[in-house]
Amino acid sequence: MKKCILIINCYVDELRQIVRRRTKVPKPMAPAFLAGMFSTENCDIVLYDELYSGPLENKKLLSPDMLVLTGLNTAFDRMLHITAYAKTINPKVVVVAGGPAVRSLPFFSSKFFDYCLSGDVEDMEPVIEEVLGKKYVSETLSEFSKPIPRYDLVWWMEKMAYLESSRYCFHNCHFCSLTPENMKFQAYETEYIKRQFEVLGKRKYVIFLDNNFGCPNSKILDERFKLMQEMRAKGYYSLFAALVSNEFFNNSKNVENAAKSGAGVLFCGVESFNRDALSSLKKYQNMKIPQVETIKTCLEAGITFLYGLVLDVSERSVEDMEAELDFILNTPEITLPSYISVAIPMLKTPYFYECLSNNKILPNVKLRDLDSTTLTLRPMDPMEKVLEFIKNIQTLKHRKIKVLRHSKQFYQLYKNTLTWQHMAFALHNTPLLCAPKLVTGSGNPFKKKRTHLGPDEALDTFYKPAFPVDYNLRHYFKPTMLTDKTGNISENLAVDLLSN
Ligand code: B12
Ligand code: SF4
Repeated sequence: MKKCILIINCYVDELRQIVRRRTKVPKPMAPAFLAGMFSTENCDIVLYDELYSGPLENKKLLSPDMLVLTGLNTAFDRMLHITAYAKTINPKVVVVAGGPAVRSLPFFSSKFFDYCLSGDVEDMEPVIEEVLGKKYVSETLSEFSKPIPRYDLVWWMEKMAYLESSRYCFHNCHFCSLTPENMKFQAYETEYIKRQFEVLGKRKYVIFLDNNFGCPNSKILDERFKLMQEMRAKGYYSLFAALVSNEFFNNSKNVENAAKSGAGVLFCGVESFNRDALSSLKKYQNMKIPQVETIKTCLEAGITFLYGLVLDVSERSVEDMEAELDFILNTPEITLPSYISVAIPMLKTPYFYECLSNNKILPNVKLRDLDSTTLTLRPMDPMEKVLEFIKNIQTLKHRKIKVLRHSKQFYQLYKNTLTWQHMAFALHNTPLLCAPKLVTGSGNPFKKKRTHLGPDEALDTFYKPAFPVDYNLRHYFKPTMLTDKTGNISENLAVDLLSN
């Protein structure tokens, strides 16, 4: 008998309202890889992405034999809500949860889900076998000991198609959630990448979703570029994007190879142009060559350079951060950032423990608040001033004219170096920074008033069940608190976060 499998990427939006971010890039791909773990013949698999489609409340969908959940740390509560819905509808459903949130909180998670998996997608194999039987495991797993992603089921992958050439990262940034996960960087074998291209079929744009497309082993990277050039020549893609770290650009051969392979965009975590800020973030690999130089080198090679900014309001004054924004807006030689984040004490990172020991994490912070638009740390400047700053950076209020001027000057500087497509990728950041809601297709025109202060922010409406849930599951709708009213780690999370 066929088994019904529902795989969900759980998501909470920083706007704290019901939105569907149809055009947001990048998109989550764990569901496609998880689906690849199941037999195509013996399973009916449905994938759902709450980022693309909004909160799942459809009772018909929520009654599978096995429910598989993934989600960022912020989405942990959504994983609980969905579990409560599914268990109310079908108490026999088996819920398997994994991904970043479960990895960070294995003990707390074990109170809610039937299976909590802290490893990779392949950890599904013994669970499928135990719960459903061997014949429900994918028939193709033996080929690479990795799943072939089920792109055919990912209906949220529209213009951009995603694949992976590696797993994890070879850096250990102080604030990054990968650092405490302590997983070894793995570059995939060329044949596995080729297979992903083939399953994807011919696409215009592909994005390598790796944490770090670069690779310390130059032989592997050369082979990968060779494969990409072959696949491009066969028409599998026209332009690609990838996430790399700073040292990728130190080797001119990498940039040359990327350009030859059709690099549309290279995304790199610049985090800050301010050396003190970089040093306090301990992002030393970004300090070897001035970042402006790196960005110019990439653009001059005809590749769009994109990046994100991280502003640590607990270490920097508002004036200092304002000055950094003005520096960027007055430097047309570089692209604008794709997003501006407030620093987050990502669970279990060295940065998290540093914040904790310096008593920086605010009281009554919810896990859900770690979304990079909410203040969760004690700021250096007065609270009101900082909150106004955080509010303003969401749409670059008061700086829109400067943004437009920057874009115009950028266009003038690079119009002969970048193709129209590369220019379009670069200039996309202009509306993305000034009107993110419009550009990411959120589809909800109403503005919800936000305070941007963790302890004070109202909960999203989905914390109220959409339909009555089993009495014994009502506590699944309580927000998971990171800190208690005194600023200490909440009792519920103490085992996961405070014991070594
Ligand atoms: C796509 C993406 C997004 C998307 C969608 C996120 C989502 N899931 O809804 C968007 C753009 C919305 C996003 C936003 C943010 N993101 Co983001 N994002 C990514 C990205 C680039 C790819 C994720 C992906 O699909 N990978 C491919 C799949 C196959 O792998 P994976 O999800 O990592 O899963 C692996 C394991 O976790 C495990 N696994 C996952 N799920 C499950 C389930 C089961 C059952 C099992 C067994 C295993 C398993 O298996 C996989 C490996 O085999 C990653 C970086 C990266 N390259 O991974 C960052 C990353 C996940 N994001 C991160 C961060 C910090 C953020 C932000 C907080 C900050 C910011 N400014 O961007 C915001 C949060 C916004 C919010 N509202 O909460 C961090 C980690 C966050 C965390 N631990 O919670 C990452 C790792 C980047 C980094 N290195 O710092 N992000
Ligand atoms: S380079 Fe990026 S992915 Fe790698 S550890 Fe640093 S922040 Fe994380």
